[in-house]
Amino acid sequence: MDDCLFCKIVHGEIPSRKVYEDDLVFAFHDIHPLRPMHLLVIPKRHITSLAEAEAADEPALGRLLAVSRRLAQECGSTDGFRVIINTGRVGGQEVPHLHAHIVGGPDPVGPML
Ligand code: DGP
Repeated sequence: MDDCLFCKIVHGEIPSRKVYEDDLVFAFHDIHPLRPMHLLVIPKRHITSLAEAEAADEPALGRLLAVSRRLAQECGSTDGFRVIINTGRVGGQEVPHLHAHIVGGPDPVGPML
């Protein structure tokens, strides 16, 4: 999609700190990390939100979860992490391209609510 921030990141038109890419998904550091590890994993194809995902997107959604688990563990969150998919305005989604937040790492202030 032409006017989508995360599509522009996938295509290298906006810089990002990329950590992983394959044929279906792209992963990079969140610009405003909530924890020592805060990655975003997104489908390369523009899907506005999880609510808009179609049956044909299931391979990308499965890959997104598998890559999220692998990156979290490779980045040191071996004893737990969060995968958060804000969905729609009411769900707190600000960027309208489906993305999973992978959040983990040492937590000095207690669990994130
Ligand atoms: P959400 O509220 O779930 O839509 O989260 C959007 C996240 O995207 C938020 O944590 C900040 C991040 N973000 C927004 N713009 C950029 C950007 O230009 N680059 C990167 N790396 N992250 C961004």
